[in-house]
Amino acid sequence: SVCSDEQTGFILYCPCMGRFGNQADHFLGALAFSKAVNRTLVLPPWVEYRFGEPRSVQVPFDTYFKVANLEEYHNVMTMENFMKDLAPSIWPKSERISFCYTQRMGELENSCNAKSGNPFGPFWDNFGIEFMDSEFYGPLNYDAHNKIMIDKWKNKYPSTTWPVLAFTGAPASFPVQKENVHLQKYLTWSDDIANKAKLFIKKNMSGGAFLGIHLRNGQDWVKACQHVQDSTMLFAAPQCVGYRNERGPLTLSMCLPQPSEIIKQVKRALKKLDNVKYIFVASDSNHMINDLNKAVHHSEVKAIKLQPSNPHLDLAILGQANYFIGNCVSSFSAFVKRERDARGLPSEFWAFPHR
Ligand code: GFB
Repeated sequence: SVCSDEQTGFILYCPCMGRFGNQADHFLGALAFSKAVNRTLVLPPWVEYRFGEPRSVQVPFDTYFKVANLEEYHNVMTMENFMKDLAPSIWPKSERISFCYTQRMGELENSCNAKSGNPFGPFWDNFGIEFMDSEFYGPLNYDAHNKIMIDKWKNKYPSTTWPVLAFTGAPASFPVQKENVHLQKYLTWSDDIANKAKLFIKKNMSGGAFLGIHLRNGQDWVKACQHVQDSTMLFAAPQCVGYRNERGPLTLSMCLPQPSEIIKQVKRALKKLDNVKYIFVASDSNHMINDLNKAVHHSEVKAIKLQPSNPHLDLAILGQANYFIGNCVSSFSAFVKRERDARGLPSEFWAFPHR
C-alpha cells in the first residue's frame, strides 16, 4: 500500500547499460537489492536504441511485463505511476539527489553527472527530472545477500531522511548474481506479448513440436567474441561455464559457432527429440534459414523466423519452444534459458558441454 511504501522508501534507477538482455540481468539484481533494503522498487522503462536516432527511447516497463506477478515477490510500482502520484509530495524537485558509487565524468566536477550523455539524459528527461545534488555511496555495494552490507545501507540512508534513492545506473551486477537467477519466475510477459507469441505459434508452427534456436551473429558480436581469449567470464558466460568457471573453458565456438557446427548440433537435437516439425530461428543478423532448410529437408522439418524483427516476441516464442539451443555468452539467450529453467523446460548451448 502507498502508506507503508512511504514509510519504507523507494528505489529508482536508470537501466543505462547495454540492451535488453543486459538490462534484464540488472533488473533481477535491482529487485533483490530493493527487497533486501526493504524499499519499493520503482520499475523503470526499458531503454531502447533506434537505428540512426541520437537519443534513447524509453518504453514503459509494463509494455513487456506484468507488474502484478512481481508484486508476489516485493513491492513495486511503475515509474510512470510513481512520478504522477507520489513524486510531487514525497520527492519534491528541490530534493532530487542522484546516487552513484563515485563521481562520473561529465559537465560538472565532483558530481554523478546523472544526465550526461545518452541514455542518461534522455532517461531522466522522459520524466522531467533534474538533480540538485549528488551522493557518492562508495564503498557500499549492492550485494543483496550480504547482511552486513545491507545493514550499512539501512543505517547510512534511513528512509525517514532519504525517502528516495535514485541511482545513476542499476544497483546490481552484470551478469546477474547466481543467487538472483531464480527471480526470473516473477518476470512474466504482458498479455500483449504472450498473446502475440501464442498466435504466431498457432499460425506458423501447428501440428508438431518446435525447436527454438538463438543465433547471435551480428558484427558487434563477432567483435565481442574476440575477447573470449582474454576473459573466460565474458558477458553471460557464467550461465554455462559456472560462476567460478568450474565448468569451463569458454571457447570461440561457444560464442560464435560456425555455420557447420550449428547445422550439426541442430541435426543432433532433432534426432533426439520427438515430433519436431519446425525450427524457430531468432537472430540479430543472419538467421541461416536457407542453410537450415537445405540441411534438414529430408526430415520434413521447416525453418522459420519472425518478420519483421521483434526482439521481445522472439524471446517469448523461444520461451515456448519444446527445446532450445542458445548462446552461452549472450544475455539475450540467458533470458530465455532462465525463463525456461523456471518452467522446467529443457535447453542447451552451442558447443557446450564440450564433446
Ligand atoms: O539483449 P542484449 O543485451 O544481449 O543485446 P547480448 C543484444 C540486442 O541485439 C538485443 C538484438 O537486445 C536485441 O535488440 N538481438 C540479439 C536480437 N539477438 C536477437 C534476436 O535473436 N532477435 C532479435 N529480434 N534481436 C550484448 C550487449 O548483447 O552484446 C552489450 O547488451 C554489448 O551491451 C555486447 O553490445 C557486444 O548479451 O547478446
